[in-house]
Amino acid sequence: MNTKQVDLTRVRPYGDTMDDGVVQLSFSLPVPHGEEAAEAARQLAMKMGVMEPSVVHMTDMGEGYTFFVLYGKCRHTVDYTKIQVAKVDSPRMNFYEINEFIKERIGRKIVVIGACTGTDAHTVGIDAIMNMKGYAGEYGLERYPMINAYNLGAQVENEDLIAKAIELKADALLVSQVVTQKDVHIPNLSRLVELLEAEGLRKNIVLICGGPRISHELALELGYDAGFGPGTLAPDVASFIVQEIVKRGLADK
Ligand code: B12
Repeated sequence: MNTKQVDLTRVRPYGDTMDDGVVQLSFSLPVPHGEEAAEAARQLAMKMGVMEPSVVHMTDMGEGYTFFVLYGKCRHTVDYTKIQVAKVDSPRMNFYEINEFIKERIGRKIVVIGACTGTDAHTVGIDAIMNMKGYAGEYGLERYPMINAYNLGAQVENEDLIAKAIELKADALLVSQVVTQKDVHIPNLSRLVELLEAEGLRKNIVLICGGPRISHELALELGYDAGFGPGTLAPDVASFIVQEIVKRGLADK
């Protein structure tokens, strides 16, 4: 792509040639596989504002359901130069730098507790951040010599997480929320903040949430120090925790 040709104030998708607006769209409909289904998908795409839609793939999902992939053209543009996103801005360190940073700047091992809270049983995400063996080529926090990491697993009540935080004198809490249907994660995440405040613990703890539909912006709104979404790796989280501990003067708590 030749970036010189791109007008960043009017950015839109491209497929074959710059600015052609081509997008790919996929969805399922509760209708039986066939010509009528394809036409229904096409009409729906047009109602979504997709121009010249064509069904390029269609699969019978069984029992009256069909899955579609469509190509079409998007007429809309966005002004990329005006976009501002809340994001974690502490510099990212690697495994060795983080352990060195803890030794030199904090002077003791730090305690990190993680859990999937409320009714959420999706542990793969928090495991990816914490497990000794790691994920996507990065060791999890349990492998860090300067971190005592405790993974409490699935469906942990906020009250139990707080009890553990008190018992182990936690420096940081990592809360995973994967199920977001009907915004079930919002009251659950908010409740933890309220309980920590009621216990007088909030100011002494680095509080982090994460999950595929968690953004840093949402985390800040809910009273967390940071939020991490898809693709997060252990060093992203550990870098934030250790720098936050130093920034807030929590090393000697
Ligand atoms: C595996 C899985 C399950 C397994 C979970 C097993 C387990 N031990 O975890 C089982 C079969 C139990 C399951 C059950 C259910 N599931 Co499910 N499940 C999935 C699936 C296929 C993969 C999730 C996963 O493992 N991703 C891989 C990890 C590595 O990614 P991740 O979670 O995003 O984590 C990364 C980041 O988000 C971040 N991160 C995550 N947490 C944290 C925390 C912190 C602190 C930080 C810093 C970062 C961080 O770092 C991670 C690494 O980069 C997804 C669909 C999908 N393809 O995503 C559905 C999905 C999550 N499930 C879904 C649903 C609805 C359910 C059920 C309600 C189904 C049902 N009706 O029973 C139940 C709910 C059970 C419960 N009580 O929670 C929906 C959720 C929809 C929504 N918007 O809420 C999904 C999206 C499927 C779908 N398309 O509908 N599920």
